[in-house]
Amino acid sequence: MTQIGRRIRGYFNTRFGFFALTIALFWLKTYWAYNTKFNLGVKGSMQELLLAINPIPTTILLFGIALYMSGRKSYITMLIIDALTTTWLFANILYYREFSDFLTFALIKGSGAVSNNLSKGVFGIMNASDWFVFLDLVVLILLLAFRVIRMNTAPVKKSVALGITALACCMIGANLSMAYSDRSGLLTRTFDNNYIVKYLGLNAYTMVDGVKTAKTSAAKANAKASDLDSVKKFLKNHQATPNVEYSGVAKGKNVFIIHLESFQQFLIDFKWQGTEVTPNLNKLYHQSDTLSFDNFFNQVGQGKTADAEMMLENSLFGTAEGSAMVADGTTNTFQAAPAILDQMGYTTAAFHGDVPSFWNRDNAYRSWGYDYFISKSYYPSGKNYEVGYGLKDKIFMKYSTKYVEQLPQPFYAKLITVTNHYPYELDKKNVSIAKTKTGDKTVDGYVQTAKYLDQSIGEFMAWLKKSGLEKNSMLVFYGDHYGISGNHKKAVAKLLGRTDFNDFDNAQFQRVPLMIHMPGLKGGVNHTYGGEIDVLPTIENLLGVKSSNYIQFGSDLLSKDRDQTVAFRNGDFVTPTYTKVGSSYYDTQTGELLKKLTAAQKDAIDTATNRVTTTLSLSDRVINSDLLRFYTPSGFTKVKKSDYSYNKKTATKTLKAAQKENTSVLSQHKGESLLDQYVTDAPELADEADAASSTSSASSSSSKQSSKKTDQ
Ligand code: GP9
Ligand code: MN
Repeated sequence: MTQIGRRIRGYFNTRFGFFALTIALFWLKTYWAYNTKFNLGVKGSMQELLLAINPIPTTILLFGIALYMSGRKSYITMLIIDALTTTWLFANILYYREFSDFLTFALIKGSGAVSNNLSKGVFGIMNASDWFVFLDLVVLILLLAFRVIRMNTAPVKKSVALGITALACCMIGANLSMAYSDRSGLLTRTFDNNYIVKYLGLNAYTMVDGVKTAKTSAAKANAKASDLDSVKKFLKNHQATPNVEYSGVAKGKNVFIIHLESFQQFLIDFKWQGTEVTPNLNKLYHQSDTLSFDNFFNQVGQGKTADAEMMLENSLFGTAEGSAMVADGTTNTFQAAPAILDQMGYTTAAFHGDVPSFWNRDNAYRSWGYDYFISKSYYPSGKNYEVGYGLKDKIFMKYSTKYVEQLPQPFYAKLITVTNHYPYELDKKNVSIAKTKTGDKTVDGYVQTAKYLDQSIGEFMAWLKKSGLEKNSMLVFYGDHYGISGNHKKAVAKLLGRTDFNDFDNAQFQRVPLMIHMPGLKGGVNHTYGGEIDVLPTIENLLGVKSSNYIQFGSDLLSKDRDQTVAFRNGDFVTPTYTKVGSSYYDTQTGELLKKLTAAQKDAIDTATNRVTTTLSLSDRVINSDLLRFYTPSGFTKVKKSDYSYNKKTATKTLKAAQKENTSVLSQHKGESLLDQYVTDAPELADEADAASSTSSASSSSSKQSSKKTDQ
């Protein structure tokens, strides 16, 4: 036994032995922290495996730096690297507890949001066990100090150190390819910091974040106020006059923005096996007090939902590199819809049944001036409540009203649904229409989740009516992007009963619904060509907000003199006359491929191309160089990010206090919640109610029995 002990000790007395021990301990504690301190949403054996092994490659890489040093220096360096990475882990544990997200350089670099909230919140919620991450470090130092382990001062060959570095790099490569096999686009789309940590580890996440921050901050550092001149000039020269007939018709009304996940226009009035897939949305679409648009396109790029949100609320395009909400949402200055309306006396709130870190919403929403961000932890949880990216829509919609009714009016509330999301999975109990039969697995479930989403909207609308909220609200429904991508052309052709579905058809297939509903609104189906970039100016006009001062790239969809060129993020476009896909041009009305352009056609296409490339590049310049920090429109007050915190406790308190204003639905009903009036057929809630009533009847029958017993 002692011999084995001596051998082990002998091994630890070598440099490699100590190196291996340090790495093993760091690995263990990181894995422990992953499982106990974070909520990474690991699903499936591949993700389990990656979570377990992902601390190793970067730890070898980082700690391996010490192998290039000689003697005691090498040991000290190793311990310093260990201490630094441990402190980083510790800081993230604290930050995560408050924000359910990881620290970013952008946050640390000085957004007041974090410095303020960190000092207030984080240190107050420290757990004794958080300090456990330093234990191995203390042990290592003691082992060396008391010479239980002796330092081996013999130098390590450079080639060996290099070999270790190379090995670590290979391991990182292997880790990355395994991660990509489970989740493609992990780094390019950067959905969520939680994902990167789950797949690649905390240190790899830090490196990725560092590279990104360095890239974006270089562009920002060199920017100056005058860079905005060309943007202002372009916008001024291309301004469309808002439609006065509609100016201010919704002034002072509540605004609901209802985000219909992956919902395409073709679903409107679409029938499958003789049944309407989305009867509730169809009804809304055709109502005389709904303004519907049938040539409205999604314009998202890689950032998908995030791009849609960026356009809808800022009238700025997502960037070509991916989600601007992620890359720039934390640090940039914005003049977004929530802030504009907040300054007009509105209460603003975003609702989403997913973790707040997804698409960096938790930080971006602060920059946009949202008063509240009601995310996953605000909602009840239960068996089968979730599918895919979060809470099922029926449950989400129902429990959102618990907060909606507390919002002082007028309010601006954005509700982001999520069930109708790829891969369109739904449990049997929630399915109420058969799958389509194209034979393409990705496509065939789409009608099922779309129908489910539609039903959730129907239930929500019924509650709005009952609560009286519909009367004084304007509802804006929009589909954020395609649900079926261009990779499924054959299946789409089958679905639509066509023989062919080409690139032109796919461009037209990018239509998504936009419906603005308000009792008394002069509605109808409007045929103007437009896209998500145009929503904000349209809403602003309806609400009576003058938008000409703002840096916004869209135009009022109801304007009579607007340009109808719809830019796609990749430079393609659709106009009422021409459609560009790559290097091909089509006649939008007939779909005919224009092989030889006439001089007039060439002219028109050049003008449209020029407009599209200029708009996209100017919008990119605004975001990439953070140009809005140099300009505050008159009447607008710059958003102070540190004023906002989405901590549930704080929000609950603030909302409670706000009831004194007597403007919320709840206070107007003398504090009596209208949640009970919400009717949903969500089977998960019915199951629970059944279980509760059977236990209560069981307990009442058992109490009866016991009373019988006592009677006897
Ligand atoms: C997740 C949801 C999905 O929070 O918004 O985003 P998407 O994948 O559609 O971009
Ligand atoms: Mn989406």
